[in-house]
Amino acid sequence: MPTDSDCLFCKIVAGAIPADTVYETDSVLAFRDITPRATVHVLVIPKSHEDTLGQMAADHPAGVADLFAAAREVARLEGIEESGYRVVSNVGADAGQEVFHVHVHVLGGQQLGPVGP
Ligand code: DGP
Repeated sequence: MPTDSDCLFCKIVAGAIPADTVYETDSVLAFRDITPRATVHVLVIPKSHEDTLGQMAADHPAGVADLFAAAREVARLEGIEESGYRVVSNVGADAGQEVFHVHVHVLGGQQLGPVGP
């Protein structure tokens, strides 16, 4: 499985940095965001290192499908599948991507504002 020794989320996958895990499969890990922006704020990441969702979609589209299936499972486990939730991925600098290991944010548990700048 490709990993990057300098990557924060690879260190979380390896267990070198602790995280509050809410769901895990062979290929995906989901854990609570350290700076939650909603009542429920969980990050879903591939265990294998890839920089951005855009690149992953080109190189490994089945892995992207796994991320979205895991996001739905996180919503179910967190009890927000019926009330609604948002799945967001920041791709690149203008979007504010801080960690260059693919992740989707699962946000919910409250009414969310409109998507925008
Ligand atoms: P983004 O801006 O899309 O790259 O979001 C990165 C998210 O990662 C941001 O919401 C904060 C979160 N984050 C950063 N460092 C850590 C950490 O060490 N642990 C956890 N659980 N989340 C982190």
